[in-house]
Amino acid sequence: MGIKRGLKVLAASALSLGLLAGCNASGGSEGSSGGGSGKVIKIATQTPLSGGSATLGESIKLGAQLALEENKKKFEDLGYKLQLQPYDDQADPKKGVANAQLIGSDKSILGVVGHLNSGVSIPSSEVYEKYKVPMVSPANTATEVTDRGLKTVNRIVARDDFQGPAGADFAINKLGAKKIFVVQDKTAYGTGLADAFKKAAEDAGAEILGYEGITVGEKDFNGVLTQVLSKKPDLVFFGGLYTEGGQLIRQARDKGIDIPFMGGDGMDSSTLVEIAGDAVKNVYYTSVAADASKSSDGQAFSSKYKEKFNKNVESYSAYGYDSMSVLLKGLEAAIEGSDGDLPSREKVAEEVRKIQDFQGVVTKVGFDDIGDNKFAKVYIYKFSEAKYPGVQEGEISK
Ligand code: ABU
Repeated sequence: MGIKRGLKVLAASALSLGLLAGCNASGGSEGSSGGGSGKVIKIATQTPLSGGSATLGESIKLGAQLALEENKKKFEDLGYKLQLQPYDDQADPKKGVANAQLIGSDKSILGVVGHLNSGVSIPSSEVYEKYKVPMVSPANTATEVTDRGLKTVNRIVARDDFQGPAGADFAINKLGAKKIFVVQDKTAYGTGLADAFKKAAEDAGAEILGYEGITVGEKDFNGVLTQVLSKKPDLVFFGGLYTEGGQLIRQARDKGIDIPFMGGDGMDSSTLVEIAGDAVKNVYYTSVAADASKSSDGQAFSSKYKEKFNKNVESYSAYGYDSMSVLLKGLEAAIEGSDGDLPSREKVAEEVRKIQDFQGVVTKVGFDDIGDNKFAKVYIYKFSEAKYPGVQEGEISK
């Protein structure tokens, strides 16, 4: 620790002690210049906390919250008080952008963990870029998220041009699918994943018998399932999230469609199983999320999470945790680089992008020049019973 920074930390500690002795710390300012433990630095989360995607959205927020709370002491020692500022984007691009404006305008926010939905992340991150707020996504897989080359945008999971072909390879070479019907939810994520899957499947010699869009929020899939029945595919691929996916699968089984279904990481949620029930049997999904129960670090994280929130982990709980950890690593480096002074958002963004070998709970993280994680993997799971998560059938590295 440099002399200047040592003095600053000492001064911050003395200020903390003075405040504790002389006044009620809970009355401290929420702004960037007060508080019982030094200057306040806020990190935002933006995910759906309400609506059809809230299971995964909340799991990201809770994972991020756990990481932030575990890091509070370290930042107090540096003279800063860390606070979480959660936002509900409702899986709605307009809400995400409106929240992003609030985030950009709050100078005490130095980073964002989010979003769940690529279609929300893409327009919201244009705002983060304008305000130079670094973002680390625990879940966005659409290629456009990072392909725009924004300096503030990073993600720790694999892209759909990796996930889609991995699914196609498994469907054709392991499941023997030759005639495939593709359904997608018309979002940036659902379309991008379905297109990547379709192209790779066609390149590998499969025939695509149908390519249909459904709408997020739709509940009756009789129309598209009637087409599936008439075309007689040997596999249905769905690009979308678990709420529509679960209903599609359930209604398909009710119609006697018992062929394998396959989807992407948007299906990787306990709520898919709740919705589909026993109909989930013979469903495969690729995911960009590791099964936390497969490692001792993941098991320890899952126990802590259960103890604190009384909830089981979802696919993205640990990715919320790892995204927050990566963001705070960048923040710490930026504070060090400014000799203990409050760093600019730009400096934090630079330090986050520089991260090359951060070991998280479920993934190693090293960002390339557009903010993709060089260590991201794709996993393949199967539901043989109505139990979440499915059983892992494969793991693919780049
Ligand atoms: N990657 C699944 C979560 C949805 C999305 O990227 O939009």
